[in-house]
Amino acid sequence: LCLFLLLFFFFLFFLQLLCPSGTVLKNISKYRNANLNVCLHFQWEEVSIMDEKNIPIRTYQVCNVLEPSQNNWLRTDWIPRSGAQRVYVEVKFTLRDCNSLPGVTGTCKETFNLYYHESNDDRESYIKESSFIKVDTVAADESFTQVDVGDRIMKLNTEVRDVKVTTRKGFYLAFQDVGACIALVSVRVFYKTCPLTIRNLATFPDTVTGADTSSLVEVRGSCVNQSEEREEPKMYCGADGEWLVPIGGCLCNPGYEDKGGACKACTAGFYKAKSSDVGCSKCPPHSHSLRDGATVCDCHSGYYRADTDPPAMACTQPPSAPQQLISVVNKTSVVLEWSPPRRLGGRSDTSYSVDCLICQTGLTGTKILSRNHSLCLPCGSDVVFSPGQTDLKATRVVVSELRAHTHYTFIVQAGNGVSQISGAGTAQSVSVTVTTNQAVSSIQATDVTRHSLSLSWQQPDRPNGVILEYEVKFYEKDQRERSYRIMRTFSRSVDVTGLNPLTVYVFHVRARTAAGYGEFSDSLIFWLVISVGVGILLLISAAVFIISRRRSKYSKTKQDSEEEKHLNPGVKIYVDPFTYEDPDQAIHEFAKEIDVSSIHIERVIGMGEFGEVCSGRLRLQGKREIYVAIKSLKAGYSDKQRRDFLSEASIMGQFDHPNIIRLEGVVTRCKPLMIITEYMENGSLDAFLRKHDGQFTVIQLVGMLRGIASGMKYLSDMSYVHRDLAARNILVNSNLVCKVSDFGLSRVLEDDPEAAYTTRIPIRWTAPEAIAYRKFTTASDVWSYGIVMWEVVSYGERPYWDMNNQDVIKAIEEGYRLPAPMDCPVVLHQLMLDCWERERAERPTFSQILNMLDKLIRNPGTLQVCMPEWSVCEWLQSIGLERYRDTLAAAGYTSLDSLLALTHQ
Ligand code: ACK
Repeated sequence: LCLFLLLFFFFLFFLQLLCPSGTVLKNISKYRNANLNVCLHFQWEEVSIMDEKNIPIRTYQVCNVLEPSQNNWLRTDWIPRSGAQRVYVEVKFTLRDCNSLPGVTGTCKETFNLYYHESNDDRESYIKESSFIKVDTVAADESFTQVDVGDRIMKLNTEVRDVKVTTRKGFYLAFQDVGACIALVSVRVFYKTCPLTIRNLATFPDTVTGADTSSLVEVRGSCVNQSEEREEPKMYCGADGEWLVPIGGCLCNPGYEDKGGACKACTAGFYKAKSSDVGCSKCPPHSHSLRDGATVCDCHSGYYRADTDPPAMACTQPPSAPQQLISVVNKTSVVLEWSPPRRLGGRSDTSYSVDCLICQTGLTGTKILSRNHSLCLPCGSDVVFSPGQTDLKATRVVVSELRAHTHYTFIVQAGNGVSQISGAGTAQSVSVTVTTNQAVSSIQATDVTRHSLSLSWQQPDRPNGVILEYEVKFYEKDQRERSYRIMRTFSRSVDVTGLNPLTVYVFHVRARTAAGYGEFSDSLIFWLVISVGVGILLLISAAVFIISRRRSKYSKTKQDSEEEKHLNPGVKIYVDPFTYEDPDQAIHEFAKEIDVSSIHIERVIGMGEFGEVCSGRLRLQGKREIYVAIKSLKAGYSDKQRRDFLSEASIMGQFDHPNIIRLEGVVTRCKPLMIITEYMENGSLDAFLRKHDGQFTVIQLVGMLRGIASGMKYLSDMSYVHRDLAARNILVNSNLVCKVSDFGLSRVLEDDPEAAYTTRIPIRWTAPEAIAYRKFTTASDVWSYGIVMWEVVSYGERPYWDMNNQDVIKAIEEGYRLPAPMDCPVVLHQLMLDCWERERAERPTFSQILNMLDKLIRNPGTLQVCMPEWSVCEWLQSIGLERYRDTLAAAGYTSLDSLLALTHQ
């Protein structure tokens, strides 16, 4: 032990000898991780020591605790500021607890001071103490204590101070020791930044914090790629390096969407139209996008987008053509009505425009005319359209101020927002002939003598051009037009001579212009009462002027066509082909022979009496191709069948009217024989109505009836009696125009009144006198017309339902008449009942029917009046069965409701 102690003290002495000048060997075994004995420094010294992991580290140490008034400085090199405004100084150091140092007096300190000095000079060799500014006095959080001695753990203090450095390019730091035992292990100098970030699609750069601890640096962000500013993007960089208060931001450009802070292109099939914060949307219906980044989707072929359509709207199409265009001519006005197109193209902005063309006659029935059809000219500006000509929202227009005797074609086009872009025109046309001329008025009779008088009149208010002449027609009232005389004059008066005294005469006057005759004036009925005395002609005490407008009751005028036709020189009369000895002569007089090569048969559409009926196309040289119906005569026919078959064409070929089926021609030079007529898209009226049960407005139904009446008036004017007028023999075209067809029955029926009862008579449609004794006249056609009215209003119901023919004949004989169909306006049923007057002379003429229907169309209000609440009595009256009133009343049937319970039995 003594030897060991001796060696130890020797060692201590030896060590003391090795300490450099300015230091003294001290036992600092309480320094953790340090040599037990070190040379204590009077100034700062750079010393290597071991850290807690026994790794040698360099430190600056000072430990001059035994001497008073220490002032030892340690200074750093120049530190560039690099834009920082506030720097942080983190000092790691160990500090000796004065109490733990043996033998130290009150001179020992446990703090040191931190200074800084701003400078632009990076190599200042000497800086006065007074140039330094004190940052702080730094004390240790941890210091060596007794506890630490045994485990040799070095307690490292870390202190951070911050200092504002804004005036120079850099600065120096200095550590002042005033008598502590310190080892500076590390000094870290740093400044803080708010890191680069993206907020609200704006990029904010790495930003150095402000000079003061409370300062906020305002930073403006820049929009990320493919985005644009919504509101100026701004944020504040706080002193601790945190971003604060984001304001504003950016929005992804059209075609791009926000995907995790970046704007990414919309993928195919998607689009984005505007800068917004919503994502890309799927392309709307009927559109697509093939490339990324679409701002709008392209429409599929055949679909369009109007300029004003939003990109989110589906692509749409122009509408199809308006449907069921009908026209009703009233004097010089036409009411056009149509139904909306079948396809609206996915839009709701359908509007209509009406074009008016004046076309050469002969184009009647042309299905569609192009706007610039060479044979048509636009109507003048004097034509008035109400409510307008273009941009119509309603499906009705009244065209007035038309020229009389002129053939017009109206083209109704449907359009919508994409019609112009698509360039597709969808039109329906209807051709009408304005036939009515304003009648002459104020007819007066003067200078009356025994056998003569002078007639004068006013010219029409609105004549259709220069009046070329006037035609005066007059007859004895009793003769009822069976025999009449015609006079023509250029002036507005005429002397009528050769009259019979004591006779009532009827006078009519009409004007003729280059366009043809106008309508006859209302009749002037004049009683030529003559007193014969002393050679003096005495004008009657009373000359009665009765200008009568025919009203609800119809007077008989032209029912007996046979008698009429030889008496009416002004009107073209139908010629019965059976009066020709050689039937081929008739056919070639009235029908055009067509070369079979110009006919293209497409399909069979039905069975006619003589063979198949087909549809097809006909292209005649120099003319447009048209659709036609082709009736053929089946092989193996007899001579009579051939004659009967072709006679229909001979009859049809004599007619030219928009409501009579038009004959295009015949094929007789090769087999099979064919009759070619215009094609009627909707086939027979009865089947058509049954197919569209309840789908038409009353006005539309009346429009159809009006067409049939007009055709029948034409036939009756030509003295043709149809004999088989029924809805099945009316054909309907795509414009809902009804045309009378089937001119076969007249020749099939025996004309001999004595002929035995034939089952070929369509009993339900035929007037009683025609069934009973073959008295077929225009008046019997009027009866049939009444039945057609009933068929039309009841949408193709079978007249008298399932009653058999005998029961029908009996019921009619007993005064029974078909009741009003459901929803039938009273006026229409009344007109039907008038057509079914037992006395044929009491039935209206087709001309009167036409006037009546025109009036109804002009005043649709009258058509809206449906059957009033009837009593049983009124109902029986309306169907001509009044006589059962008491029987029903006695049986307790006093209300219509109770009648519903009535069984057949
Ligand atoms: O009711 P639907 O279709 O119209 O069936 C009959 C069939 O032929 C036998 O007569 C039709 N038909 C007759 N003439 C024509 C025509 N001009 N246009 C179209 N269809 C017609 C009729």
